[in-house]
Order: sequence, then structure tokens, then C-alpha cells
Amino acid sequence: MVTVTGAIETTNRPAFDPFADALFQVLGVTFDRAYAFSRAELRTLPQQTLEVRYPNWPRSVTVAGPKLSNVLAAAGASGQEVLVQAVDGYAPSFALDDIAAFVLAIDADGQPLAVGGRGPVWLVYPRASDPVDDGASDAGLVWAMFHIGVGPDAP
Ligand SMILES: Nc1nc2c(c(=O)[nH]1)N[C@H]1C(S)=C(S)[C@@H](COP(=O)(O)O)O[C@H]1N2
Ligand SMILES: [Mo]
Repeated sequence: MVTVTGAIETTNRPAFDPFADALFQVLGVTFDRAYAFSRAELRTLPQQTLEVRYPNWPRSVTVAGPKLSNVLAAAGASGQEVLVQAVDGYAPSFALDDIAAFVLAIDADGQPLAVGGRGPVWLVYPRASDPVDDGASDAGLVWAMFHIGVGPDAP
């Protein structure tokens, strides 16, 4: 459901394969080291619940999933920066120092997040629930994300 690549200690799958990794290929991303998290594995990590709202949304959404920091730790990530990439190519980067409260939501309002909606994974950032938030948090609401690149510089 989400693949962590780059500066990680633990891998559970082979390096980039241009045939098998079709979405990575289309988005121009390659990698040597990768750990692919299944939904079941994301579920085994402690789950956080957050109510998220944003000015242009019709309602708030209550999401749940593991903390980004715990997912990174499970893969043995080390570095300064993470790139969070979505299926539409949207791919903001964050300093590791800034992501302590980020959650990788896999459920919304009690239902699994779906591909075609905001799933399979939706990065949520608690500051998004502040209606007078600055623009900096927009990037912390990456829907349809599938890839986290870890690096000392932009992965
Ligand atoms: N995959 C993806 N996630 C995204 C975006 C996007 O274009 N693609 N837009 C971002 C922006 S600019 C904002 S303001 C927030 C909230 O926008 P929304 O109305 O699309 O949820 O989502 C963010 N997440
Ligand atoms: Mo935005």
C-alpha cells in the first residue's frame, strides 16, 4: 500500500523494476532499496485518530492510521528529508524534524480509504484542523499517496 525507498536499513522487496513498478516508472522514480508496507502491516503499528478539516471541504473527516514517524522507524529510515508522493504526481518534501505529528491515514470515518478517492493512504497533519492555518500545512494533506522517499537530500 505504501513503499518506503532510499535511506532505509530494512528492505523486504527487490530494487526498482521498470516492468513490475509501472507507476514508479511513469512518474520517473527509481530506487535500489525499498520496503513495501501492506495494509495489514500498517495496522499492526499503533493507530492514531485525528479529525481533519480544511476551509474548502464540505465537512470534517475523522481519519485513522499509524504515525509517519513509526512507519519510517519500522523501515529503519535515516536522513534529513522525506518526499511523499501521490499517484497524481503531487510530491511535497518535508524535513524529518517537522513530521512528528503526521499520520498515514488508512481509514476515514471508519471505512478503508479507497483508490479513486483519497486512498490508499492519506497523509494528514493535525494543523490542518486549524481554520486559520497558514499555507504551509496544505502540503501535509497528500491524498492518494503510495511512496515515501527518504534521503539526506531530496530523494
Ligand atoms: N495527491 C494530491 N494531494 C493533494 C493535492 C494534490 O493536488 N494531489 N493538493 C494539496 C493541496 S494544494 C491542498 S490545499 C490540500 C487540500 O485540498 P483538497 O481539497 O484537494 O483536499 O490537499 C493537498 N493534497
Ligand atoms: Mo492548496
